Amino acid sequence: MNYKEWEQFLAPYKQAVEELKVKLKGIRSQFELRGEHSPIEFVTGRVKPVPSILDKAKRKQIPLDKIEEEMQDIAGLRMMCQFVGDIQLVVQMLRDRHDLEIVEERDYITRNKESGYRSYHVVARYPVQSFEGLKKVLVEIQIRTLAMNFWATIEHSLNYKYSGNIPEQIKIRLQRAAEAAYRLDEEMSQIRGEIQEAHAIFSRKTETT
Ligand code: 0O2
Repeated sequence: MNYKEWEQFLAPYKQAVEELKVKLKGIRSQFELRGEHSPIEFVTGRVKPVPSILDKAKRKQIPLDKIEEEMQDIAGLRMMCQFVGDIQLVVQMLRDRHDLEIVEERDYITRNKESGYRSYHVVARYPVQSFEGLKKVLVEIQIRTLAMNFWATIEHSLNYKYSGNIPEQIKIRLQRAAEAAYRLDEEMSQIRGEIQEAHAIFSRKTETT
């Protein structure tokens, strides 16, 4: 595919990411308006860059004419939560939506990956309207806590630095860091009530000043 063809191929994915970013961020605003704790801290989204699509296709032996059905994360969204308990609330909200058709869920929270990676993945079909008609594209939504996100971001850059071959010593450190992030999530969940009260007091204070 040449540059123009890639642009055309990726256009519906770009639209899906932009639309879903607005919609998912909107959930947070609705909680805020009601003065309630939002299970969503922040939302990000990206379309996989062409070199990464090509790398992944090669790694997973996906022929280019099959990437549309077989590569599930060309359109990717991330929803970050403060507490582990918020993750299932967010997943249920996604299951209840009428503009998404969930095709797969992958729970790397109860069973983390060997690397130490933890996150909940929801793969869904999302309809995008264009002048050629309705097109359903696959999107992958990763739901994770702030601690899980911190770990995954660092591990991702190290993987990039070492072209997927992280030295054994660093791998061990990363596994330990993943355990520490897990314990941090557990500790934060224990004092969840305290944290939420503090947030409420703080936002009332900033509203009046
Ligand atoms: P990028 O740069 O984020 O787009 P596989 O890639 O074989 O592990 P699969 O079947 O594509 O898995 O789906 P899965 O397991 O849902 O993983 C896809 C995405 O999850 C990855 O995309 C990462 O974003 C994230 N992910 C999965 N495992 C790890 C991990 O061990 N560490 C980190 N940091 N992220 C992970 P890409 O295409 O790998 O990368």
